[in-house]
Amino acid sequence: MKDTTPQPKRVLVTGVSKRQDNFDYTMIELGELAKANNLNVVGEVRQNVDQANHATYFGKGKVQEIKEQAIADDVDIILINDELSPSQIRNLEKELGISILDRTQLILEIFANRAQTKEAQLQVAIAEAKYQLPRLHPSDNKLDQQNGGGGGTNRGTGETQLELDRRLIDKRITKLKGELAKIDQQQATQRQQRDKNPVPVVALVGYTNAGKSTTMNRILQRLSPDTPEKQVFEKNMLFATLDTSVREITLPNQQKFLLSDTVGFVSKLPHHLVQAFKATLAEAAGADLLIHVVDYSDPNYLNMMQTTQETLESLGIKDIPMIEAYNKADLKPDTRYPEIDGTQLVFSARDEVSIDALIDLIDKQLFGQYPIIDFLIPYTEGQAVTYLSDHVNILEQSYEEDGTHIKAQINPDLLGPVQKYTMTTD
Ligand SMILES: Nc1nc2c(ncn2[C@@H]2O[C@H](COP(=O)(O)OP(=O)(O)OP(=O)(O)O)[C@@H](O)[C@H]2O)c(=O)[nH]1
Ligand SMILES: [Mg+2]
Repeated sequence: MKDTTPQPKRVLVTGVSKRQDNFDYTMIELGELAKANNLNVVGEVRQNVDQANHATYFGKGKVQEIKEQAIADDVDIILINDELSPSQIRNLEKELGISILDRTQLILEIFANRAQTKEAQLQVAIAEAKYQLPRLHPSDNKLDQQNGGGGGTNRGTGETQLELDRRLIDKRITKLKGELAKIDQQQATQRQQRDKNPVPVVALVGYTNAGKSTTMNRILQRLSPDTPEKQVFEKNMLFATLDTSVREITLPNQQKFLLSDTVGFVSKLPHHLVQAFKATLAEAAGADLLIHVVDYSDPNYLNMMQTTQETLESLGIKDIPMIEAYNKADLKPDTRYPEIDGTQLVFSARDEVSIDALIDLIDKQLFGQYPIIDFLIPYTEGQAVTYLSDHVNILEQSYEEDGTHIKAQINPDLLGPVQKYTMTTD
């Protein structure tokens, strides 16, 4: 019987180096992104020049070389390591006679395939529409047809069709943004409510597949083992997480914080996507502490760290205290873990001792600066004792003649209800 399962499309990974230091790495990553979207990488062509060609991205000779290799390897799609201009895509497709997929389109497709929640779907749809808008071409007669191909022969009627298509996409963007704004508003309200209750927020950030979700799950397992439903999705694939999940964590010393998992980054993350995910990343923007999770076992981890830093900065996320958490140490030969050096931690999310070390570090970073205060609470005011045991780190507790004596490390913002029981030490 004939096998009817569709074969994955065959792609040629191509790019112009532009003398970038991390070019090699971005090409390897492009291949990984292709595989993540079920494409079959059959070869690679590079051009080592300072600048991409304005009209066709590659120079004339290179275009010919790509064409020959594509025919020889029976290639369906030419994948390009940059976001191309609309005319570059058109010209190149015309010369090659093969479909072009640029890096941005590929990342958008992966995001679109992964998006589970309404919010993520809207964010991706907005980014896609914005990408499409300047790329509409008079010869395209369907909105969802990408890179129409062929020349624009039908100028007269095409022009009006183009205007119409643009208006339709504009309208679509406005509508999607409206829907997204409603969801964002709900979340902003939730955040505001939380802000009234001054529990610090810790956000896990970093490159895709670094182990952010795994780290979150292991911390939850250590500290809330009875609530497996709090676990988030973790998987060995690029962009497993597209939504922000927030969980409340209570430390053994009763201090509480909110831990948030966020979308992962990748090099050359499309601008429209970064903008579209801004609201999702608001959790990180408002955090008191960031945990930058790094896949330390990846030879390119330094590039990945730099990309993460740059992406955070492009989102205006800076000047937030950060723990650098070098993960997957179990996969890196001759590496001792857990090892702490200031705010840097070499660890493995799969190792309990490591997770305890990370929890300790978070505790110190968040609460280490809090003052230690003595309270004397009359026996008639039991609710004040309950308040303290629920909210603060009690260091000592004793029962004296005139009430309960409690020595505690406390967030000054939480002092209000128990202020009157503080003991002056003079
Ligand atoms: N060996 C090993 N594997 C790990 C470790 N931490 C995470 N992983 C694996 O790495 C893969 C990616 O982990 P995730 O936690 O989903 O990564 P993420 O950073 O949330 O990725 P995105 O959601 O795609 O941004 C999974 O297969 C994990 O099991 C570790 O310390 N050691
Ligand atoms: Mg994740």
